[in-house]
Amino acid sequence: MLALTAPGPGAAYEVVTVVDGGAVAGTLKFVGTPPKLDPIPVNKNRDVCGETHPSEALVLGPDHGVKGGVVLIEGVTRGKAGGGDVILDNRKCLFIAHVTALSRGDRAHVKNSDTVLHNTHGFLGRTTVFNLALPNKGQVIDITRRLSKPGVVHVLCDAHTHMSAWILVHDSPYVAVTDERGAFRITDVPPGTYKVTMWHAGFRPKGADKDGRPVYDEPRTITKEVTIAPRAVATVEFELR
Ligand SMILES: [Cu+2]
Repeated sequence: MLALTAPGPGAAYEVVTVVDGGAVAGTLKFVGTPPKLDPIPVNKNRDVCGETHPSEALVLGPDHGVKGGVVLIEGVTRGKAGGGDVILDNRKCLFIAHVTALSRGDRAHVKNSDTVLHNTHGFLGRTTVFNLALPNKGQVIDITRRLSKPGVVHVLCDAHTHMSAWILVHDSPYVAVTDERGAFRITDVPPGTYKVTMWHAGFRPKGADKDGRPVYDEPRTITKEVTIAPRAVATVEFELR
């Protein structure tokens, strides 16, 4: 399991000036033969949303770099400021982005850029943390306070079974999502030795749920111990297979 546990009393994150910070950078690569993922049928509003959408469960780029993995440095209680501002957009009947990471307290919104109703429903485990009908194009709702607990939030659209996304809420700003090449970089890290964890949502098809949503296998995590020296870049490579 991902160690995205809530800090105990007195362990709140403290923003400080990071002196001689280092960085951790690397890539997430897929090894082996990737599964063939079927396109997902659209159940509603096909005139706007189309007939099918490609699965985003495993998105590979050049050299099998994996997009949409999340890399977190664990246990940083003092460090750089967060202050991200994330928008989870319902656009062309997809969640943009499929995977988002932020630090607890960062601003976050959901938006509808389409002319159809989307209902954006976020689950932390089995608990609903937001459930928002977005009937109007251009509508934006603030979810900052709904994301106050660290953890993995699975986002579904109650109107469209092909739509899903992930929001990882970390307990510090030391978190990044891998890009289309599978690359990540986390900067301004106080020098030290840390556990660095890669999370991926899982990608092997496991059928469908009662509503017809595709189900994939459990999220994957890989944790490595990494020493980050002052003003240096520690390289970490992760493999998904
Ligand atoms: Cu929708």
